Amino acid sequence: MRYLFFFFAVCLFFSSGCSSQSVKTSEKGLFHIKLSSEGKLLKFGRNEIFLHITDAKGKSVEGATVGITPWMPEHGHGSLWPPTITEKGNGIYRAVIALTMAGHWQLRITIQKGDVEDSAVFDFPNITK
Ligand SMILES: [Cu+2]
Repeated sequence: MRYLFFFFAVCLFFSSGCSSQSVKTSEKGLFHIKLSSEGKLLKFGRNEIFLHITDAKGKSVEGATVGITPWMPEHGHGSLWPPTITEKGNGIYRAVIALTMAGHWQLRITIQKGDVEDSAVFDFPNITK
């Protein structure tokens, strides 16, 4: 596990040609979300990212309603381009988002499945052009 972490740290450091990912548990602990992209996560401009959503038991969550909102907390605005999100199966959801400024961005994610709902915020303090 330590080696895996080291690998990703090196990946992020050199950024090009490596995939990168970030993992988080939702606020109420109902879901685990793994964000990944083929390049740097995230960058200025268009980003294609994948969310792998699992429940507290590690089972892939299918058929959820997933919302994703890019947000700049210091500026109080989102992105000019509405994100698109499509379910790919096996708990994988593909999202295309555009970050229209350099700076501090958050990805605010909501997941609704049946009668439960939970949310998570991924923080990206320094998006550069
Ligand atoms: Cu802004």
